[in-house]
Amino acid sequence: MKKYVFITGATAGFGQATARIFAENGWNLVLTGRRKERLEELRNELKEKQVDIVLLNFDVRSEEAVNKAVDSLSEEVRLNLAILINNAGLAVGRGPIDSGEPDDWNRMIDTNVKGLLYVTRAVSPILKANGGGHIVNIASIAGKEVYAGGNVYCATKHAVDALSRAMRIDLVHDHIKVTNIAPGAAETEFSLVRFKGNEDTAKLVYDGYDALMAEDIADAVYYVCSRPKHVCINDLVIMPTAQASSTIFHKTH
Ligand code: NDP
Ligand code: 8X3
Repeated sequence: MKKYVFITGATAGFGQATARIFAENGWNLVLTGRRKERLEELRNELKEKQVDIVLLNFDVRSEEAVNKAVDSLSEEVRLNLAILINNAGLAVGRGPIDSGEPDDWNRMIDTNVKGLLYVTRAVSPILKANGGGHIVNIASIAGKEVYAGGNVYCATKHAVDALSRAMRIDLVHDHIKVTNIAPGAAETEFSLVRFKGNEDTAKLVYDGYDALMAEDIADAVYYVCSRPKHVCINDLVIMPTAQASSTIFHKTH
């Protein structure tokens, strides 16, 4: 029986690309996200890979919805669950703290920090019961540095970075690896969400240089998850070649 990987935020960007690379390599998938039709499209696309694909449609901000979704997994999936990819997340808005929108802050804190915690709380006992496993947390360069206008998003990703280190300590005796991945700028739906649907502003983020693609991060996620049992990649910072820090880019125009 092939093992299952549980991926949050599989309806777009990194999560979707990660689902594809795991399916390509014969893994069974538990795919999650709020946009049900996107999950169904991805399952249709991956049909030819002949892997089992379970869809769970929930909002990570609801502890109740998270628990209900994880509880609905069959015995067969639970017994074969080996990896959790905590990827669902977002930035909402970018600007100074004194004019920030508390609603935006709540969305980021509730999704990136509390959502990740709820999912981890629900899934990690399954990994433990299976004798071990792997948790991959998608943090960010924003979890290593802060930048102008990034305040609350950076704070949430610093929290993810801290939680990766803390989880590694808490779970070492349960044979659960914990990997933190910190990407720089990647062209996904991230900026469209951050700038609330403003396509022109979102496009500007990736203008004049080659940003990372979702596939670059999926490739790294698959790499860390396919190391030998005794090897844990603790932390990976992955940047576009043209990006030296959160704010320093080599742009052609
Ligand atoms: P996308 O916007 O393309 O994808 C985000 C995914 O998260 C979607 O599948 C979305 O699904 C899911 N998601 C968001 N909110 C919720 C929620 N409340 N409940 C369930 N799922 C949710 O962005 P990326 O792929 O770029 O982002 C993935 C992760 O990578 C995020 O944590 C982001 O912070 C991080 N990151 C992104 C970088 C970038 O430059 N793109 C760089 C560094 C880190 P749905 O809307 O269907 O629920
Ligand atoms: C996304 C990368 O630099 O826009 O986490 O915060 S950044």
